[in-house]
Amino acid sequence: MSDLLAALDSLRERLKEIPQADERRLQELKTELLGRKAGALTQILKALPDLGPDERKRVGGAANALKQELERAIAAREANLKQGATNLSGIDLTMPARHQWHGGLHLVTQVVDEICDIFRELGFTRLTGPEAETERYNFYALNFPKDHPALDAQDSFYLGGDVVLRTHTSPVQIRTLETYPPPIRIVVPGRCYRRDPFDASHSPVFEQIEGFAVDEGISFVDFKATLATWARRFFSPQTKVRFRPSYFPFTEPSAEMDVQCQICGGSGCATCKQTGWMEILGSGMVHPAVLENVDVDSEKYTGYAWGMGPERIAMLRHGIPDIRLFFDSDVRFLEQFIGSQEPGVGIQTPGSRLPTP
Ligand code: 2NL
Repeated sequence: MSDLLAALDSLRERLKEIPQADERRLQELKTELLGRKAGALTQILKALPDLGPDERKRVGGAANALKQELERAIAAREANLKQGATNLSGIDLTMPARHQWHGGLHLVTQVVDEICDIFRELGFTRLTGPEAETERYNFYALNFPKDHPALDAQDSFYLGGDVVLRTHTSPVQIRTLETYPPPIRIVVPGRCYRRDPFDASHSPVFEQIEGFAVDEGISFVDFKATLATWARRFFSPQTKVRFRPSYFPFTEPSAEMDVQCQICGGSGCATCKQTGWMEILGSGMVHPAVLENVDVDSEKYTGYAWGMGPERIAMLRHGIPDIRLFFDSDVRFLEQFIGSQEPGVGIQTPGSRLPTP
């Protein structure tokens, strides 16, 4: 008889578990203690009819009292859990969210897009072409002499025979001259390859943008005005430019264009090597021999062309000291330049272009 009272005492101990139980545990406890068939308390109540009257009274009273206590405790815990689920208690709403990864276009890609977008506004179509080229398209059509050092395997990547990884995007202009009659106005971005040492200012793989305009009556004035307009939109409206004489086999006359240093404003600093100027591109009037090489009448048509290095321009604009940073894929470097990917609303630097009027 004291067996059943002792069993009730140990069941009473289980009461303590109820306020701590989660929803699942509470369900388990309910079944374990009060289940219709195998519940521990139910077993005791079922045994009552076999007991003598005195014992039945004592055990029955205690068992029913415990049953009520358990039912009340379980109901209270159920209400408590239900309320918790609706007002989010137990969830820390101040906890920082998990880091959200933001992808972005590479800085060089952003600069290429920005440059091409400005030339689009000035009437130039963006165009690309193959990276493996023949010597004819990469060199000879462009008026390179047969003994030019760039034609040596020391300087260019030959894939075999006369096939070479293009050293500039000019072959695309030659292909365009072969395919379409003037007027032609295009900008050609793309990867180029040269056997250069991989150091702070050189990379054997680099991006180039060339521009090219051929029509009747194009003069050096058109060329200077177009490039100066681009520079003022890309850098800032007050930016001064200057042209210095230069030499390329495919242009005559040839010129380098400088812009006022974007870091010091022209007073002299480390980025411009104390000159106050930054060299931005090489250019010139298309050599008549280049036009004649693709059967375009150089008496009727003239044109201008230029080539620029987007990595170099990005470095000058942001004061980046080493071109290899663009190829390391170190996100700590790259994520500093995540823009909105929208031209004109992306990274804002003193040099960012203004919206077109
Ligand atoms: C530079 C110099 C230049 C050109 C590229 C060109 C193309 C044809 C005909 C004539 Cl098809 N010219 N392109 C002209 C002058 C300079 O690039 O320093 N690039 C980074």
